[in-house]
Amino acid sequence: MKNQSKSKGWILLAGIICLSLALSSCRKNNTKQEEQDLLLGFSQIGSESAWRIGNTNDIEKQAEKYGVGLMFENANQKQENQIDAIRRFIAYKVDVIAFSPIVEEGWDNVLTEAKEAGIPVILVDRDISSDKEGLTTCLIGADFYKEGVMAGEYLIRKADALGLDTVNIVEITGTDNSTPMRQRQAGFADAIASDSRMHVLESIDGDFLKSRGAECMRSLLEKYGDQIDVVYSHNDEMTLGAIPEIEKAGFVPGKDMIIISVDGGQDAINVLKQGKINCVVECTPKLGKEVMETAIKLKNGETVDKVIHPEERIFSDEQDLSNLEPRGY
Ligand code: GYE
Repeated sequence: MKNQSKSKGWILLAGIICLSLALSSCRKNNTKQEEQDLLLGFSQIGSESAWRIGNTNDIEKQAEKYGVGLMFENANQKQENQIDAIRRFIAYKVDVIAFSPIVEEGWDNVLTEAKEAGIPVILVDRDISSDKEGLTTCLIGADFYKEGVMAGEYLIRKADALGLDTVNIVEITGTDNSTPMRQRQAGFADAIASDSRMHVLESIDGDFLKSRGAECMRSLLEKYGDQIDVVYSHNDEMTLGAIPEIEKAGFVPGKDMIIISVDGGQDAINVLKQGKINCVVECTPKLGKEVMETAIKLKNGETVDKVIHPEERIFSDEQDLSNLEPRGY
């Protein structure tokens, strides 16, 4: 009697296991492509912004979808941690390394080690600066210079529409020596260079962080007060940190000061719709699909495009945004 009920129990357990295996393989077949024999080491910068978290989520989602094995490491905003992670990927003999370099300089040694180990490297989101040839295979990320140009061109249109004679700008920049910081600054500066109304009062390093955006704005308000006509901030986080400071100082963001941001995460788009931001230049974090497809090509020995830039647009008070799709980050 005892034995009979024991064996019934085993049959039931086996049944449950079979059913759940069948269900999970059917779920996988719906979403997943063929399983790849590919291990990708990915070193992420950190979790400093909605953009970065959206980027991490997308990399994980697409790795799962493409059947790519992912070794993911978060460097918590430290270059040393990224270098250590890349060394671990090499020791582990991953097939491909992908990483988003926090700053442009300082990668020669570790990338030479990867090259000597025969592991191809994909740059994701940000670029490096090096005199050495062939350390990386390609770059998958936004055209930050173009983003800066779009911000500057918007400002010129806005100044025309408001009939402004002088336009005093403060710029809150991203992490010093990072590609988006350098290029968003350069594109913007070039776009406004020939317009004699435009004056950049100060550029200040906000490190892409909300808390730093608030601090920077406080010090800019103390220094320049109502001279400020425009705040150009290199990402949404810093913009969202700066806005409450502008309000606390008695100014109306979006009216007394023109506010220009970059990224286009949902929180900033909501604030744009409320009229407290005037323009957000889009920068999409959804780079995972291109990263997986490129990694698979590299594993198969195929050639890949040197640079892949996603299509991007601007969102502004010049447009009707009532039907805008949720941003997803
Ligand atoms: O704009 C910012 C972030 O490198 C494009 O990094 C990325 C930037 C993005 O944390 O929000």
